[in-house]
Amino acid sequence: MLTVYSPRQNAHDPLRELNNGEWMAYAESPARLESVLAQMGEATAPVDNGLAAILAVHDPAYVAFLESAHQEWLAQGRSGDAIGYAFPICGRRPLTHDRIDAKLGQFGFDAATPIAAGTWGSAYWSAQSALSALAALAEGGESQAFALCRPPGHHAGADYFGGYCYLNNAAIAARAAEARGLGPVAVLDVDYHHGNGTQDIFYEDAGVFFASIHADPRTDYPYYWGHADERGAGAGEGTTFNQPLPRGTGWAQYEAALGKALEAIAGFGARLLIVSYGADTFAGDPISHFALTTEDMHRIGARIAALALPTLVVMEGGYHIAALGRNVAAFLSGLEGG
Ligand code: SP5
Ligand code: ZN
Repeated sequence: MLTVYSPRQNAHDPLRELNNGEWMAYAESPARLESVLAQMGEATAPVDNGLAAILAVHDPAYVAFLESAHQEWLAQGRSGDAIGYAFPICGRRPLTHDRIDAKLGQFGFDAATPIAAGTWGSAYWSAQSALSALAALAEGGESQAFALCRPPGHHAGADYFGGYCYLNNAAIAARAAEARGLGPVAVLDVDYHHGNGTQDIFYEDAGVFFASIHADPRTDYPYYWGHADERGAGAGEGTTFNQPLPRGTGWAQYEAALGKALEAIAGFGARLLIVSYGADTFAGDPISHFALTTEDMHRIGARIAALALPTLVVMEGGYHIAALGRNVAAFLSGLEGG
């Protein structure tokens, strides 16, 4: 399958993240991409489509913050990765902040997503990979394409970062697909964690269907989104479909949820499918708690292929480095009918 990726995506290399009260090595590491690349035949470099498609999803003030945050961090006398420690609870009045710590809290929603020296450039090229993979579907005669995105995107909202995500690659591709007349678009999110950013971006949007299968937010990150009663609002009422599953979920339970998600996507009348693919549903994942096997990844791909829609796969999570490449390859081979 056509794979799009830029080595510039690996300049992003934070040292550590704060988890459960302790510092741990940053799980979303450059080694993830190396593991996947080792399994792919070859990868095509993205072309630079500029900022316009990014700004069709993300607020200009947020994008400006991402571009300059690490320089401001250094300019304010800090070293290493920029990370927030104070967060405005929902409903705080909008203020204009100068202090980098205030800005990090304003735009970020967790303390596990540092901004490093290379973060902006890598997030930019990760989004370009998604856009170039979409272009291959739109103009290149491909029916399936894989954007090997890193950093991932599905936790990032229009004006916030978190969950290892800065720019929402799937949402950027979905908006670009609509602009190309390829809609209606459905986003199917099969990462272990709920795709809160994607959900927020399309929550009141009737044109993009968002279906997610993920760990129950009562036990798992991102906690505040992904509950089954979140179904969209306004014009988008009914176009968000969340299926939270318990820790320990294996294939039988997962397949039943996947079947319902695919049925809903077909019922919506989608003409293009974007899959936010996370391999962190794998039994061996170090930060997750589902029980899927590498063979199950192939089965997920095969079930999605039965929809017979043009499909853009966007890489999200997956942290078992040694198995990551094999899991991604198994999923893509299932999708290709192999
Ligand atoms: C894209 C993606 O998969 N983002 C996931 C972000 C999860 N960040 C917080 C996870 C907290 C899990 N606790 C880990 C404990 C390890 N000992
Ligand atoms: Zn995840």
